[in-house]
Amino acid sequence: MKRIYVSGIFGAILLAFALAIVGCSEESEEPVEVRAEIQVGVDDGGVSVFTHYLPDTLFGFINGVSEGSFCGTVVSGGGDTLTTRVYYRFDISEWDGGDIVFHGQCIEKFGSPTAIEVYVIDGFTQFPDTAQGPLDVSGYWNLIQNGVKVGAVMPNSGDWFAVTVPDSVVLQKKTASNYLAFLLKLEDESSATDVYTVSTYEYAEGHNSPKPYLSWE
Ligand SMILES: [Ca+2]
Repeated sequence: MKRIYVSGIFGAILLAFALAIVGCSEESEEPVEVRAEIQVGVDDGGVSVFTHYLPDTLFGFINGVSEGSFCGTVVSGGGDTLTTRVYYRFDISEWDGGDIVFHGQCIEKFGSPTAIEVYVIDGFTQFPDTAQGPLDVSGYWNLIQNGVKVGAVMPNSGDWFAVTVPDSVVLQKKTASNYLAFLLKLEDESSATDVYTVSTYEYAEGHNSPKPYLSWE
């Protein structure tokens, strides 16, 4: 009986010691950040329309292959005014709940543009692997109609910017194939001299810099 009593005490001490160690390791654990980058070049790009024909005719260009994209309105080399919006899609198969943060980079800011508005949209199919147009771009352009605005940012040249997507919006917009898609547009698209350029997959590859990405914990 005495031996059993002693081993019982010893066992209790060991158990308490083990629990203390587990307790310590739990306290020191930090939430692990998960990142989901743009995976391929055709998962981001710019879509431009001839500003002159807006809003009735959505005719313009689809460009998923450039190093960066305008966000806003510019006069093209041919003298046409083009309004451009930017599209990104991310594979979020690893996501298992909680808010998601979108991270993008402003490459350059020209003039005094208004804010970049960030929308979560229904998924879009990959961009063609060559620039296309002029053609009807309403399939991309009209995605904003069911979009959810999640934020607006005013970055300076070189700045990274971040916008949080609430868990409820992720659940609402995540596609059956686990993609989450974004649209960036200028708040005021009427000025052709105030515009941003923002990073794309191709810009990051060409400049050895991080790609646009999502993060969550
Ligand atoms: Ca691209």
